[in-house]
Amino acid sequence: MTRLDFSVYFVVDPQCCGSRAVEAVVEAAVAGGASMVQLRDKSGDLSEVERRARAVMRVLAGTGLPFLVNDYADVAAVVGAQGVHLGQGDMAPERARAIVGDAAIVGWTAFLPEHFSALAPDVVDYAGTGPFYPTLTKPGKSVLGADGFSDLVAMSPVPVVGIGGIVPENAGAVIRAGAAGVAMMRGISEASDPAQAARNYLLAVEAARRDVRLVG
Ligand code: TZP
Ligand code: MG
Repeated sequence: MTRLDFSVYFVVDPQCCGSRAVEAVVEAAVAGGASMVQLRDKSGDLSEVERRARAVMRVLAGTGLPFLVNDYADVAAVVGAQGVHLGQGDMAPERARAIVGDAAIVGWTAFLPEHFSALAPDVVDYAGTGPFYPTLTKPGKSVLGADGFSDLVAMSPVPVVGIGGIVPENAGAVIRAGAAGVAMMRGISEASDPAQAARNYLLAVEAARRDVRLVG
């Protein structure tokens, strides 16, 4: 697998795009500097997920950016996506790996110490961990904050991407807590200018990485 760039990992959910088309939001995010894209479609309609996945693939064609499908390894395999992202309630990463193949990316949501103890680094390529900050997108979930997050990073055998309530203004703290990159939903899809928002995330991530290098 090529080295992944987790800097600005845009998770697009049709339900968080308002009246905007998923494709248009992805196109803008990529123009601004998103480094990876995931389709998170909780509609439950598999043919719709597949249709949207193909639409996002068309937008990403030629960019070289990895595209992952949330929840559905079979859809990822059928559309030729680069990978799949699974939650704790989804199929086991081993099963997904068998479906998408060795070259694909398998991401796993992990937010408790026991998730990291169980994480098999030969199967899972990265962990998505959060909520880092409170977020309306996942209300009621306990928030990790910088200390909780960095404790989990210390346990992780794979890169950890922060998610949850991350906006350009607070993204630097996520990188300083040990994240390989930041993932976001509404921060891009609901921004007045999604391309500018993606650019602002990238600037914040790059600036924080410079800080980490200076301190470390
Ligand atoms: N997992 C933890 S928080 C979250 C997910 C999917 C939602 C992130 O959405 P937002 O809008 O970037 O806070
Ligand atoms: Mg899931």
